[in-house]
Amino acid sequence: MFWEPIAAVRAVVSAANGVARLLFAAQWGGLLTTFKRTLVTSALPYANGRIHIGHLAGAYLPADIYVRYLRMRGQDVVFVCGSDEHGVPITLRALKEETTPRAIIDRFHEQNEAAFRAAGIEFDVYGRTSWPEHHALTQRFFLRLLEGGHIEKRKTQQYYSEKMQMFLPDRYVEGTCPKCSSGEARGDQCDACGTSYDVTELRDPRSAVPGDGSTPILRESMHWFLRLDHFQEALQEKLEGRSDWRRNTLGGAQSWLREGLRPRCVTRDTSWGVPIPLDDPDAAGKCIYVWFDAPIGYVTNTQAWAERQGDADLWKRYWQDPACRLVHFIGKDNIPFHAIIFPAMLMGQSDYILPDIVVANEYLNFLRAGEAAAAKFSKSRGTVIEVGQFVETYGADRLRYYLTAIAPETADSEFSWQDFLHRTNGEIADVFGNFVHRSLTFAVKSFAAALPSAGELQETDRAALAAIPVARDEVARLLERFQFRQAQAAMLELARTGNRYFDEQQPWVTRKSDLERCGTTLHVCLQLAAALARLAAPFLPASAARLAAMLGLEAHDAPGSWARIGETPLPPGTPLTKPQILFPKLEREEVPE
Ligand code: B3M
Ligand code: ZN
Repeated sequence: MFWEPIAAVRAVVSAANGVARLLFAAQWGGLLTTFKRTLVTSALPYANGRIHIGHLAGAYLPADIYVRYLRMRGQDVVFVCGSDEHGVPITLRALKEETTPRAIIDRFHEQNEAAFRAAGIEFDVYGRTSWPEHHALTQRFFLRLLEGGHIEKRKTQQYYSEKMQMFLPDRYVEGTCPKCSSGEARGDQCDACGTSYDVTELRDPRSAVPGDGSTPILRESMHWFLRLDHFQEALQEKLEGRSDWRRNTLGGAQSWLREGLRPRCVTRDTSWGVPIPLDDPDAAGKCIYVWFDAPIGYVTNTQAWAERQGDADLWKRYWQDPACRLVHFIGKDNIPFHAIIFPAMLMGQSDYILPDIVVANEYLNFLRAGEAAAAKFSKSRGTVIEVGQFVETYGADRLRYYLTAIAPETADSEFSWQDFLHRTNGEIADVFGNFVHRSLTFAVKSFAAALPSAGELQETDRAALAAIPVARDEVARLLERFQFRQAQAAMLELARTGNRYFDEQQPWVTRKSDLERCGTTLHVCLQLAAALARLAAPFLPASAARLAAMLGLEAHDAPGSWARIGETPLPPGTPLTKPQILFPKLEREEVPE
């Protein structure tokens, strides 16, 4: 009885997906006509520290680009994120700083929200899992699964510190990884090899509680388990044939399925989190596991957004209507939670849609000058690059450009200051900025600050203009496949075409010999610049807006404006003013090392 409504929802969703994939193969934009709406989420960062640029490159910047693009395509889209405020990452930080978890989350929630804003990442809502509404919703999810027979109580062995007289969940224990033997493994997960495991599988456990360090003993504790095994078949089916998923994401999910889904503990011995909603003495002193409540935060935050729109039911159009496409952007260490566990939790609710696609990035590391290999961004090595400061020094779009150019889409990639200098100067300044600047300066100087008319177009002019819709469609095709690196490169290619055209036409020569021809050249160049203002908007929103303003181009990134890339929007006589430089070149001394 319980399975029927789920099966019905699943059938609708998977039929919709099937149709979507067919259309997708046939023509780009197929998905946009199949799904009426899109809900995009970015992983909720723990509010236990500041996000750094490595984080941005993973789950946030690509999602923001995607959302901006969808809006320009006229899609109805909501973009959701927020702080993950529970779990040991928070309490551990509070212990280290000798303060309360509340003080920690309040500080970092605010700082991280500001950092995202500075980087031009515009969520529709940046919520908090400490909200009472979130606690209530998480408890409803839990109870629904319990009633459906998908959560059950079991006796477990947990590490306990006799010295501190406390249980040690997850990251409170450190030891040796059972898989790769790294000595720095955390209780539930190894950062070195990315495996997650049961805490009792960890070798040589020691307490990570500050001031403790003792060897914990195992003690009995009752806990609640999610019967993931109940969803094995349904999840398998859902993932079949999804060649549009990236290899890392599909592979990660399938390896869990191959090993066979096992019941998973979804409560913890901690008092910081969502209380277990049961009148049961075994629930005392325990909370729901942070990885159970965190993804529900996507729902809570959508509800908060709906509330703010003045229509409290609006969230249902995104979470409970198969015409909505749910897209998760995450880092690779979060794959099983988004591709397996959360979908199982959603299936157990029976009235929710499932994620259509999970887009996971690999890691961005830091390559220090003179060193052969890149390493993680690390506080102790002084290589953490904080977002707010970076943006203040170099501007959000330089950061966005570089992080997209080196996006860790299919393999880990590395940030280096030299490369940052090199690529932002050589690509956005020399190619994009230069094309725009030389075209505008030349036009202002030669045509009394008004756009000359097109005059008589020759084959080369027509070819240059024809590059606009080609670039538009190529960028769209790549963005819809989540190939952000290549999409940005295809955008830049249009500026390259512009530069080549400018060089070939030599307006500085025709200005003296054939003023009309010179006018045609500049007319074409400025129409290309206008197309770039729109085409660059998802990637470099602030610069695209400045460029649009310089050209007097209105609503360059308005909903639906994507289709208008390819028109020549500037009428002859458009007033032109002396341009500002979009991307001043950076001097070597302006970057560290
Ligand atoms: N806070 C883990 C992380 O920051 C976690 C993500 C939650 S997404 C629902 O990597
Ligand atoms: Zn390991």
